[in-house]
Amino acid sequence: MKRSIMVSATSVLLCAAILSGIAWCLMGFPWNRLWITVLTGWTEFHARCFKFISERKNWAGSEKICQNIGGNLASVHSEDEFTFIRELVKQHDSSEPGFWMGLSDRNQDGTWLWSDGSRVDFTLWNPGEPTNVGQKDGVQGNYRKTKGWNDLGNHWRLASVCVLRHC
Ligand SMILES: [Ca+2]
Ligand SMILES: [Ca+2]
Repeated sequence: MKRSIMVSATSVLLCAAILSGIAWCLMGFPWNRLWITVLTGWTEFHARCFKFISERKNWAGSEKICQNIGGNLASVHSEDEFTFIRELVKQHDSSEPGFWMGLSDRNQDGTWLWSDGSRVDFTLWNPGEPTNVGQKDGVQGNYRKTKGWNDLGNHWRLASVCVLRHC
């Protein structure tokens, strides 16, 4: 009798452990994040999600692709973040192509704004950039050897990186 009570106590504990495991699987596991990062191709960095777009488009066309999937062309707010973005591009294309980011002076030549509306609090222009030669430009990452930023005419067709403000 005593033994069977002990066995059933163990079974109850075991059952409870299994049930809480199942409950965690259903409720606690970050399914959303898995869905976003694995199935949709977005990759999280510091609570925002980024995605490489290999299709070459002009700046406005690339911004449109990003908007169609719920985001904008990527804004960049630290060197760490830009390093992460460069790695993301490299993972998808080992030739490390130039890519459009969300920075442009499309409304007023010389006034740089991010297309997602965030503040311009960090830049990583290549030496001598922006050349800003009196035209409305987009900004390309991975420019030349130093792989920093370059302003160039919006009509150039480049790959791009999109961002979701929240993953
Ligand atoms: Ca310009
Ligand atoms: Ca330039």
